[in-house]
Amino acid sequence: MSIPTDHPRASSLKIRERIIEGMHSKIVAEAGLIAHGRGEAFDYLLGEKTQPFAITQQKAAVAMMLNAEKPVISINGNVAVLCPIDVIRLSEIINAPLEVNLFYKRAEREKLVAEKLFKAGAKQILGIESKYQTNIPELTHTRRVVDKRGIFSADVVFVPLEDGDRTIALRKMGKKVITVDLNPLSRTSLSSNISIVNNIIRSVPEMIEVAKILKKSDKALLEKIINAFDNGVSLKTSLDFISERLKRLSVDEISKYERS
Ligand code: PTJ
Repeated sequence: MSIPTDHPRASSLKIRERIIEGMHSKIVAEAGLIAHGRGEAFDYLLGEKTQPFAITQQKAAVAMMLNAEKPVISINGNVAVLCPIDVIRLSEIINAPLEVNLFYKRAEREKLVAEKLFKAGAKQILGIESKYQTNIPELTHTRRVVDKRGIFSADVVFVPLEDGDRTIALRKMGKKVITVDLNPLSRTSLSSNISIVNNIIRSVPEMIEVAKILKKSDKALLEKIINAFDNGVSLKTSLDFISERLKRLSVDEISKYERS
């Protein structure tokens, strides 16, 4: 569907269209549409822009990935259609391979997600060759399969838009987990080491800019940034922001409509 450029919500509708097209081409899971709608609702509450706490979260996340021995970026259907070029760029800058790892795992979708990334310029994608597949303990069924060269042996895993169970399983394996999730109350946000409460569309391009700068820093500075970060405090700041904003809006916005 073509989106009228003068529509007040044109950019949000265009992103929505990408998710819908991704679902028709079987890259995005059907449930990916629902996940996107949930994300949109939280983005409304955040004012649809990067808030100061997200800048701190993104900086800590980049520092943790740059400081890691073996960082990996996990890609699902939604991420592959929302920001394929940006995740490839981030992966190159921080030297972290991309691994296709799906919640609604199907071989056909894995291939399509990988193809999407190859078309966007990726040189290597993990998670699609059966000879490298192994299982993560703690999880049942097909959701436990990961790549030996990637998530299985990684020390830091970046899992944007992830399911809580798998985040907890990765933590139990001793890995550090970074996520991007617009919902500060999701189980993923609550159980990650660093949760970025921002829209991935804004977050990854901003992380690329931070990575370009922090890549030149020494280990001591990276460790200082990581050690200064507390995910509990950071999530509380995000929730407080939403509560304060809603209180403000309940006065300002409602009275604006009452006057018109
Ligand atoms: O492609 P698959 O099979 O791996 O499936 C991917 C989805 C996203 C369908 C799957 O992981 C899933 O069901 O995830 P959940 O449990 O719905 O969690 C997704 C989280 O991402 C929710 O908390 C949303 O608020 C959040 N979210 C959705 N869109 C965005 C987002 N966070 C940041 N940016 C977004 N654009």
